[in-house]
Amino acid sequence: MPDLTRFPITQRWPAKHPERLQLYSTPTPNGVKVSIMLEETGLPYEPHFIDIGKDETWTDAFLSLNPNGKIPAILDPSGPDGQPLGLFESGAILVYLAEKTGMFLPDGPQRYKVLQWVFFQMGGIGPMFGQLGFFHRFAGREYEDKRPRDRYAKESARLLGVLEGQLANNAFIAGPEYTIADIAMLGWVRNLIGFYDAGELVNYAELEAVPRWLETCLARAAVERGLTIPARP
Ligand SMILES: N[C@@H](CCC(=O)N[C@@H](CS)C(=O)NCC(=O)O)C(=O)O
Repeated sequence: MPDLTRFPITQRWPAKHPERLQLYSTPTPNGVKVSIMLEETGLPYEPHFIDIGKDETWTDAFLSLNPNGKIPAILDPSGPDGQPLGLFESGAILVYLAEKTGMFLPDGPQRYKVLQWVFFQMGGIGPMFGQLGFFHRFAGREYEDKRPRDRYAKESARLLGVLEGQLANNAFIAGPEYTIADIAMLGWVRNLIGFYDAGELVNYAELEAVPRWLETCLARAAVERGLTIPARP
C-alpha cells in the first residue's frame, strides 16, 4: 500500500483509497479536463472537491502540491518510477495520463499535432475565454469601460474561427480521432456559450463545425460524467 501521508495535502483531504490516483479539483473548464480524462480511461481514482469560492487552493495544504494555487492537481501513488508523483497544470496532467494509459495521444507525427492543439488551448482559448467570462459574466461586468470586454470578445471570436476552420475538415480537433486536444477544449467552449453566456458576443450562431463537434463530444458518457466531478459535498 503506498504511503501518501508524507504529502501535506492528504492531511487536509485524506485519501480513503491511497492506492488510487488522488484528484483535487472543481468542475470548472480546467478541472473537468482531468475528470473527463479519468472517466474516459477508466483509471481508478478518488476525487476531492476543492472549494475555490472559499479560497481552499490558497491553503498551505493545497499549495504544498501546487504552489500556483490553482485546481486541478493530482497525486498518483504509482508514478512512472513506482513512487508517488504530484502534478499540477491541466495540460501536463492530460499528457501524463495519456502516456500512463496509452490512450488519446497517438504515436508518430500525429502526436505533435495533438500537442499543438493542447498548447493552443492552454495558451489561447483558456486565458482569453476566461478573461471574457470575467468581464462579461463575473465582477468585471460592472465596469463601465467596455473596452477590456470587447477586446477579449474579439480575440475569443477569432480563436473560435480558428477552431471552425480546423473542424470544417476534421471530425475532431487534431484529426479523425478524439484525443486529449478535444478533452482540453470542450469544457471551455461549453462554458463560453453556457455559463458565461457570451455566445452573442462571439457570434457563435454563425458557426457550424464547432457546435457539431461540441455536441458530439458532449454526447460521450464519460464526458457527461466528468463534467460533474468532483461533486460538491
Ligand atoms: N493553467 C492552469 C489554470 C488553472 C486555473 O486557472 N484554475 C482555476 C479554476 S479554472 C482556479 O483554480 N482558480 C482559483 C483561484 O485562482 O483562486 C491549468 O490549466 O491547470
